[in-house]
Amino acid sequence: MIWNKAKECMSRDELTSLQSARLVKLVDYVYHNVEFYRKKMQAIGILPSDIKSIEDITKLPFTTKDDLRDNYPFGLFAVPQSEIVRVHASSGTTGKATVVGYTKRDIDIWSECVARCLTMAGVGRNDVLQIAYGYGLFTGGLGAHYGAERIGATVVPMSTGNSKKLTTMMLDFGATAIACTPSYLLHITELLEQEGLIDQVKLKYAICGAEPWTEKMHKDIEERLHVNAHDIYGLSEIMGPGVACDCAFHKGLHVCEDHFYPEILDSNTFKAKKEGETGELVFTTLTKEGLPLIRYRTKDLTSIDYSTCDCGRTSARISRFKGRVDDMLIIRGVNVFPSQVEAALVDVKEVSPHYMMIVDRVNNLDSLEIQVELNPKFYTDEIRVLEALNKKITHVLSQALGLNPKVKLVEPQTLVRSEGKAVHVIDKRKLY
Ligand code: DLL
Repeated sequence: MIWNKAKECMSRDELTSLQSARLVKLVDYVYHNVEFYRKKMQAIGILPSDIKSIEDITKLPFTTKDDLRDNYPFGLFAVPQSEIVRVHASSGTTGKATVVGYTKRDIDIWSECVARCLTMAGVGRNDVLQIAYGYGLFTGGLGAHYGAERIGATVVPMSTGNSKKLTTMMLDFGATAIACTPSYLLHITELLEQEGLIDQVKLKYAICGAEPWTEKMHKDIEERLHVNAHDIYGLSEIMGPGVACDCAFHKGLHVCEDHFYPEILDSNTFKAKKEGETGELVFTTLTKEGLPLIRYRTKDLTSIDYSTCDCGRTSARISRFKGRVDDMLIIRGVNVFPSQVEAALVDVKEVSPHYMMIVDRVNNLDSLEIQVELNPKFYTDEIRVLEALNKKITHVLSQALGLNPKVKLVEPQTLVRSEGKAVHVIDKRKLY
């Protein structure tokens, strides 16, 4: 079992000293290797020597997703490209991907963090783990994969997209653990129930994340599949899955605090929230080489608990996520911003900038319909022309979003105009 007690059970004082030493090193590192941070620090008159301990973190500037986008693709990397052994990418706010890069050591630390999370969930070398997060630019598949190999589990790299094959292999291989999004696991559960196969399932653990889920979904998965379901959190910018995960006591997600320093802040005043109060989660990567980030605003809302957990781990625990500060949607695990739709439609002269995204969840699978208003200048009711246009817009939007929406063209002036802030999303998914 990989439970590195020396790291996961160090006293808060020991942890604070470690975090301080790592922050001091990090600030010096970014100042000398990332022009963006050097300029930001110079602009507010901060030198690396001003940072002496973790308490000084509040003197440092924030980093946002827009900063990554503005420096697309590799502008924030702290090492030459020859040191980068892997890149991943997720959606940015206006269509440009957020690109992240890892050195060999980063991948090593990432694997260790995921290994810790899987161990927290109970997965070990005797388990057969099906990974049904997407493999590819998304961090879920490969991130979970390396961590699972680190603990010596038998990994089945399913990826996403073939539920029938997944259920067949689950039973044939006697899978004892599965890692995928919670909504997809409920979908798989339903398939197994419909086919009368649920009693043959040998799963003991489910490691679910990449999207928000409720206590009710958690209970549902545990009861219907007879598994221990664990919540794993992460984001590409900071690393990928494995930033935090909950243990057998399910009293919050243990943060790998020796690598990622969490702050919970008020999104408007940037003042620290008290322990237990909800605010925006902000992370500083303490050990990353490829893409070190200082005070990265995740936009995720949660609270923090510094007390020692019943499992013995001393790392801080963040609560199940309570939403986001921004308008990012997570649809089938893909991060989608309404502004991406807007940016993609600007170049299509046959339509107007009026659109509505309708997100739904049927049989635990997310669907996205995008209604787009035709431009009065190009309005036609000729079916053939409309079909061709629909095809073109579907292609443009699929390329921009990284998933296939259903496009519905509507007549000019059909979509409701809002008097205040424009409403572009109707999210019918009931996170029950
Ligand atoms: O979703 C990384 C990941 C993969 C995490 C697999 C867990 C499992 P991104 O695509 O960059 O990375 O999306 C990050 O997803 O800021 C949250 O809003 C949301 N998110 C991730 N995990 C959870 C979770 C991956 N357990 C964004 N609960 C984050 C709620 C989550 N939201």
